[in-house]
Amino acid sequence: MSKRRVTYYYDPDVGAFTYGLSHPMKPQRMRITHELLTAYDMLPKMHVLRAKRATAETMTRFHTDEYVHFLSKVTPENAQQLTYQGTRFLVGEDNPAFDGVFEFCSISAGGSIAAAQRLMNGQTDIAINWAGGLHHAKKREASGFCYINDIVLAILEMLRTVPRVLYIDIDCHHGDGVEEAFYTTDRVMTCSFHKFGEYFPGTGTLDDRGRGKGRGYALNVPLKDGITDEAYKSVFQPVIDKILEVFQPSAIVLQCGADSLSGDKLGCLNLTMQGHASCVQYIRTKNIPLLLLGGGGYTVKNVARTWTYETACALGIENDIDLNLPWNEYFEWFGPRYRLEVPESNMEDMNIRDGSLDRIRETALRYLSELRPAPS
Ligand code: TV7
Ligand code: CA
Ligand code: ZN
Repeated sequence: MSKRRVTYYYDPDVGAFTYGLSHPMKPQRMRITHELLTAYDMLPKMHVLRAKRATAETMTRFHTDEYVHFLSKVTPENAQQLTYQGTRFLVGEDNPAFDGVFEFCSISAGGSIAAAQRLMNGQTDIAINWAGGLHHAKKREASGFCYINDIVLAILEMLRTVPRVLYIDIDCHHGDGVEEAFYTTDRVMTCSFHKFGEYFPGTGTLDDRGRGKGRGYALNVPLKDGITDEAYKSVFQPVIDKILEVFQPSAIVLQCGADSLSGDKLGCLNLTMQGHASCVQYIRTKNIPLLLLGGGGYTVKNVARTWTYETACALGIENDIDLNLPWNEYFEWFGPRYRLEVPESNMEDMNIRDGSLDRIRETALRYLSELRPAPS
């Protein structure tokens, strides 16, 4: 396992924000991940940086002035007033106007943009921002726990330097905000694996493939409940290989949403920690500048386990670490086994029994083979 230069972005303030007690999104998971990374002594093995906060002006490289201005002003107290004066920017309980929401967004986006810059400068091989990956945010509105689309901002930053960026999304939900932002360009290929069918946000069928110049440069892999490591890998690896062949990206952004893990509070797939991380390991072997981002993940202890393990994968030290968890501030959360693992459950894999996964793999590979090879 060859070594890579890894840069890890972390802002110690990020864990203090809260969407609300009953809300499933818990920014604290980044702090717990950081604790585990500390306990495993991984911090000295990488560059640990705190990024500059993204400014409102930077956010308007993608979002509208009106929406960013609204986000910078909104508080739990004035949300109703601000909302009913004008357009609705925040919808329902999914996207509450919590205390410090703008600061939280500026940390998340600041990390992803700084990571993109550092990769493009050639100062690092892999950059990590577990506070990023908020893939549902739209140009003029919040959606699905996401307010500012740090991923789109990071990719726009990369496109200043390189011709083509590949975006891969293994969150259980469809990466709709990123897909929509780049739907009509051939400079960004987006590829999302997600549960489809009576599930948020409801988009992302095989037939959504991009438009105009971007036709063929969006790829969706819709899944049913209960997919296991082996079945996931059997579609992930051939699809990624074909994309690399026909698209030849200069950089890759991998959204590592951890709600695709077995036992997630909102997810319905059956990946183990190893299965999830094998996506990171596989992409890493391709030796292309890589940005690793967070995303969903609602069973907090499993999110922390998996992002810790994936940081080890980035460093190439995953075979050297003790799967018995070292003592740490959150140790009691990890009982009763106190292990760095997320096991699979006995749920049925609905993708296998009717052969739907085989059809989806074949169709996806056919769509990719119809693309003209990228201009060099
Ligand atoms: C990237 N599912 C984000 C995934 C976003 C999923 C949804 C909830 C939810 C919200 C809560 C809450 C919840 C137990 C779960 C149609 C609705 C149904 C709100 C109650 N408990 C990511 C977004 C998804 C908010 N939204 O990809 C406050 O579940 O399905 C919906 C929309 C309308 C709104 N209601 C849910 O992983 C980061 N929301 C408890 C409190
Ligand atoms: Ca996805
Ligand atoms: Zn998700």
